[in-house]
Amino acid sequence: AKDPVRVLVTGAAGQIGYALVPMIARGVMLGADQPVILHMLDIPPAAESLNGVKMELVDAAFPLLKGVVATTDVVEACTGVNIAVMVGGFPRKEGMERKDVMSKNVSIYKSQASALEKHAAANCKVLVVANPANTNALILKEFAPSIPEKNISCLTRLDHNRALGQISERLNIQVSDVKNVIIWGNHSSTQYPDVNHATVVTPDGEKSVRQLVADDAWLNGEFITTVQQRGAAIIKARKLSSALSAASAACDHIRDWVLGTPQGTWVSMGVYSDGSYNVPAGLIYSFPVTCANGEWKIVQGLPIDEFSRKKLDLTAEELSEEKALAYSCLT
Ligand code: NAX
Repeated sequence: AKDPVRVLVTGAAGQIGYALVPMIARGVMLGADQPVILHMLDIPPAAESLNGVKMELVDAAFPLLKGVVATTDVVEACTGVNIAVMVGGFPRKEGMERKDVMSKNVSIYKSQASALEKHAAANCKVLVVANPANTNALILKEFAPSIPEKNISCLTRLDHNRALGQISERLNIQVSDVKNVIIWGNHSSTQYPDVNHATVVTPDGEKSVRQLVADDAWLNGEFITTVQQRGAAIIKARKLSSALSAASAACDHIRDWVLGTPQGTWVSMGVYSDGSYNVPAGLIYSFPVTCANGEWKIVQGLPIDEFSRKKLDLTAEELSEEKALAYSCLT
């Protein structure tokens, strides 16, 4: 039998945490043959509720779950973890300035970066979910210099999956037959959901999404805004933000990163830019990536048309501004 993998979930008493921990314990994230030990962190006001989640995990009697650490102590939470899913953060409340929210999250991610750097297992992989996800990941990277930058990422897989979902609904086909959409940039409404390279698997081979949809006005308009605004639409409908889809996307992100993407398929991940596609180096930016042997690689050489170029640049500009704002909170 395999040795258990230690998976940290911060903000584990929250909405996404409640949907995510049972998925991890069932093997959705790391495979049906991979035992796990869950580390759950939250803050003292949520300690009792966190303990309730731990009780439910015990009650669910998951065969793969070999242990649960539920704590409000960051060091205890981070010790020995192989995977860290950072869901905890400070939410934007009504009337709060952007800078105030940024400042709270910068201080959270700065201190959790140090704890991970000192106490996590070597080669720990980190996924930041909490918003502003790209910039929180960047701060985490800056304050955990001994964690290789290739091990730090943020979640845009939910946006990627939303794009697949919209195409499958539009064409009335299985979502599993759609592939290679791309989310470029920030996990925010400036993200660019790009279908120019996306295909559909049909009995007569792969066909381009653009040709099958045959409606450029929709693909360049409503499709993009629907994906960009989907989070807001869920809040309007549910009076709560996306949780099960976010948890599922976090599992997809880690699973593909660790176990690899299928041949001929790429996914979107927020990763540290090396300047590919003329995206400024030094931002955490969502790119199309393939994964093998536990490492992601940015898909190179995709042609970018003028329409796309503008959208790639716009979301990069927003990320540069966020980065400057985050740095201004450090002093
Ligand atoms: P909740 O407010 O339900 O849960 C957040 C939890 O984090 C709470 O239990 C809170 O006590 C805890 N927390 C706060 N500060 C903490 C700290 N310093 N250390 C540990 N835990 C801490 O929010 P939820 O709906 O679960 O969303 C969590 C985060 O995901 C939010 O920042 C949200 O904006 C973000 N999202 C990101 C998405 C993505 O695709 N990247 C999509 C879904 C979601 O909106």
